[in-house]
Amino acid sequence: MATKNTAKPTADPKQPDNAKTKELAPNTEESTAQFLTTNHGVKVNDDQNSLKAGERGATLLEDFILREKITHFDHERIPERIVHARGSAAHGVFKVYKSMSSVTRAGFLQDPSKETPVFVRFSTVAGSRGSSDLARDARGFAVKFYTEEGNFDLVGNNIPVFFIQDAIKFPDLIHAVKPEPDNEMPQAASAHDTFWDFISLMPESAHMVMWVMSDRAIPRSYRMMEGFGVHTFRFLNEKNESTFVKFHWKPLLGVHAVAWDEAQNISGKDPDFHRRDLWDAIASGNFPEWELGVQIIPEADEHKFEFDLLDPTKLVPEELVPVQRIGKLTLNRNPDNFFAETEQVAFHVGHVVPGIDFTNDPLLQGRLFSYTDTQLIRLGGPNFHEIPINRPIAPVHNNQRDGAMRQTINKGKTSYNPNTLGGGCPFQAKAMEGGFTSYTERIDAKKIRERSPSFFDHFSQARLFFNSQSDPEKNHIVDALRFELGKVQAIAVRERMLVVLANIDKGLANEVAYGLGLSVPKKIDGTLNQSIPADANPQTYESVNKESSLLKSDALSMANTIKDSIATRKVAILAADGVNEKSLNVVKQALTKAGAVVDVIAPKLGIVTGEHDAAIPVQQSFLTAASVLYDAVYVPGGTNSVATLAAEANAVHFLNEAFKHCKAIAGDEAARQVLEATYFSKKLPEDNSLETVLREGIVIHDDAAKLGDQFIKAIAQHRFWEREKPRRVPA
Ligand code: HDD
Repeated sequence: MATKNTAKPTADPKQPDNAKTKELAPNTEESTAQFLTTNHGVKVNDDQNSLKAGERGATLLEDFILREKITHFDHERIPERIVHARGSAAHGVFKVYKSMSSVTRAGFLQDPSKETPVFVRFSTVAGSRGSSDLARDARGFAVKFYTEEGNFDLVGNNIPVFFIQDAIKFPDLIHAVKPEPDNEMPQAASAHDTFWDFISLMPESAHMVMWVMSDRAIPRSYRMMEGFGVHTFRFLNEKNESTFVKFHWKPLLGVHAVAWDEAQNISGKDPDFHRRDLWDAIASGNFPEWELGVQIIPEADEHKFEFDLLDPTKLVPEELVPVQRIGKLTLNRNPDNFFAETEQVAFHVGHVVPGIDFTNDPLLQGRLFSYTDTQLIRLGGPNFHEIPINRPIAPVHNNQRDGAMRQTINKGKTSYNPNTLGGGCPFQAKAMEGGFTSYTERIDAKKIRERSPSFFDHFSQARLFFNSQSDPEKNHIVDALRFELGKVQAIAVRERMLVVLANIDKGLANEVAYGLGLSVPKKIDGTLNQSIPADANPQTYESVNKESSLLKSDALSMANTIKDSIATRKVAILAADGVNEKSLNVVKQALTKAGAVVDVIAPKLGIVTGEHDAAIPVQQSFLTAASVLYDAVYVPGGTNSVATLAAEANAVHFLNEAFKHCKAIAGDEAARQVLEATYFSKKLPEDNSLETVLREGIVIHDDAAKLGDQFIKAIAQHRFWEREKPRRVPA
């Protein structure tokens, strides 16, 4: 199977040891203490000069070393993914908490002592490979489980629903959101005419639009996102009994977002923000963790909901079917090589193992075709399953042969079945021998190109989502829609979207309309189908605007997430020469002990000299750092340091911006002068009780230890969105 390499595989003692790591080992290459060679193993004597006819002569065609090097270079790029082109990945392991044998026979969900290796790739959807991580977008959350029964890929997103109900609309959706075809603008953004033109004509997208306009679409970190399998899948147990299942990933650090203004700034300051965050967390041993959740729905309950379980624009509210947490995913190793692993990994929603099966969700059914098809062009042929990152740890034996870049050297004469000359091998496996058997679903139907009327309710869950948000979250949705539609040039598209919004919530539509300088079109207020020009809407079905009997679902609001830890949060300490060492170090140590990552930021790199001559290393200068790259900021005391920072525009800007983005801010009482130089000086808290700190997010104290304590509690709150009131904060 494996290609032969010149270098011996090296076992890295720091790397977790599991079946997939071992399987990858023969394909890893390490150049340390090795000679430079050609691809054919010939040692190279001079890699600096091409072979020429004389010192100043023309280069000779004979130079196979030059030719090989340039040719390989010329072919280094492959087509990027048509969607989800920008991504970052990591290796890890999954362990189930208890056997799930009552509902599924999937081997990796049976034994709590068994670790299954995984490779997980996170991504944005619309942008190109080089686009910013902080685009407003859904995020891909694709998990490849290398199980002993073959690979299982859970190819999900950080949003539990999708824009469209039928895969036949996917190319239209993606063409609409991608940069416009005449001028290739805008990059990695949905804020443009074609996207909203399409959305305004596709009422089924209303629910997902609410999610992508919410803070879910600008996560603080990949490590702080939920993941969802989106479709309803099936679990099958040993008796081939089926239950429906919805998959969830619940991050142990909670679900957190940045502010939209912050996201746009991060895109300039560090477009690799999420990639770096994931890499740094794993490299420093802060392994990201999620629990796998399942919502199990008995077959008998298929039709008991107000929506259709096969409709991917609907979620099953956790209030109706609780999420059981059944296992844990831990990411513990960064890839060795981005291209070989992260770029070449090929996920497919159709990679399932015995015990997991599909439903007739028409979006899922179309996906089952698309994923292999796309790899054929992206990875260049039918043997992409032999690329090391894609290979299962389970043995592969079949009669598939040949094709571009075949690695396996299949022995023997027979490559057909049935055969006698090869002893009938490889054998088919019976179900009891682990052979995959599909669920024997009864189908009794007419062949028909239509949408089920049970899919026509387009607004009830969009409204449920909106109603479940906290006030700040609702404001962010309004702001996002004003921003996005404000970038749309066609007024008719803006107006049509206002009608869509009016179908979700009249107040929402009116607020968005106000920001756009429009009013919700009177004639068509709330009556969507009239607003769509008949010739522009090829749909053959109606929108029905029903009410959900559930008015609110707490699980849908990020305001209700876990807020008990500052682990891996990045905190800036602003300092200059003359800083009070104790004031700096006591707080720094408390933060570090609580798991935060602390940077000292000063007017220049090198060191700052403390009041008592301590040399304090500086991690960033005001030139290299920016407040948007941190979760919180602290200003220690020390007369000279405080005077310098109060007069340093960059330090004051740092604090102003942190305040604007609703972050926790702390200052030694002796550093008050710096805080008073900010625009929020009038909003500094009157007292330092914990209650005030947790309400305002600002701690000022003359006791560094007490300050540290309160600051940690404030940072754990993540953001103080209430500060945005009255929603007119200057930059
Ligand atoms: Fe897809 C990639 C998730 C609908 C066709 N999709 C892709 C990736 C994720 C998703 C996470 C990136 C995998 C990676 O990291 O390599 N896609 C989804 C979800 C969907 C969805 C959650 C709806 C529930 N996708 C969808 C449809 C189609 C596709 C309806 C086509 C009919 N998706 C693709 C693709 C991609 C892909 C073109 C591009 C690159 C790839 O597959 O490997 O086949």
